[in-house]
Amino acid sequence: MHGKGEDSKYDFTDRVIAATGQTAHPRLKQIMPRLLCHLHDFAREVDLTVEEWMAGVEMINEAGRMSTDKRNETQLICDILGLESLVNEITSELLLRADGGNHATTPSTILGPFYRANAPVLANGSSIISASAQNSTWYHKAVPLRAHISGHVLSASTHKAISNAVVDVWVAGPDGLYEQQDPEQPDMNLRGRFRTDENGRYEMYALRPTAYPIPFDGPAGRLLKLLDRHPYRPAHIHFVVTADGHRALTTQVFDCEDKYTTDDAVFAAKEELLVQFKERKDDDKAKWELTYNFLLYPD
Ligand code: MBD
Ligand code: FE
Repeated sequence: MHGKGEDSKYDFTDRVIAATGQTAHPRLKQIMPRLLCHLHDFAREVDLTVEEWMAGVEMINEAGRMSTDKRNETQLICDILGLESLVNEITSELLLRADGGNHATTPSTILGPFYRANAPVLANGSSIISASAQNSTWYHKAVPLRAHISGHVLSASTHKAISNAVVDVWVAGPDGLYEQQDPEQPDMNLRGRFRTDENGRYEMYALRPTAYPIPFDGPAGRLLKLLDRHPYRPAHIHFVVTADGHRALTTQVFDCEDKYTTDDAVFAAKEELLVQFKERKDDDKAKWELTYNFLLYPD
């Protein structure tokens, strides 16, 4: 019943499953036996040794020790294994089915390990580049990347614009580092929350993103190296868009000119989320521009 080793007298699997299936918690009762079945089968199938299992335990412990409210290394491990993208697709699929598939919405993709809550609330038309960042050593690299980004937040049922929606945005700097990874950036640099105006429109100055290697200073990066996999993510901007009466949308847009759009190290890029930055004329605050609308699911 449980694959390799099933005839061994050391077949704990049935006993563990039986003990676990006693729970009154309905979801755990449903999923724990299946988890244990796969987990035990996996260990048997690959003849997992104590040393290998302990290396995995150490990896998770190290990820936990590294993780803070600014950096979630355990999540990053899940990302390189495709697990955050997989559960994101499963969840979207469930929501779509519940809705009967009636509304075309902006596709979601993963949140990733660098989201920070409580980004500065900024006025429409302002910049997520902190004023004090203009004294930073990297600022000259940011100047040619400055981008004007604007659009509407729309309800997918009516296609009406939604006022008072919140667009929470974050992007890596020109060296491919998020603010919390980079001592050269001020706190909360390149993050902001914008509220749509009475016409449902948001407007900001940000950066055109660049391709960037996921961080290598922890177990996720080490694992990638051991697997001979590249660490690059296509150039992307993160958004979480929320509005009353609608489901929150977690997504990213990807620069269509990036060479990693079909080879994302964390499997989050999607064709439907590719965007094209256009050259912006007559604006000394930005060389690039992007117009992008978000279509939210009604509750
Ligand atoms: C990132 O910048 C990111 O967005 C994700 C999902 C994983 C690693 C680095
Ligand atoms: Fe990112």
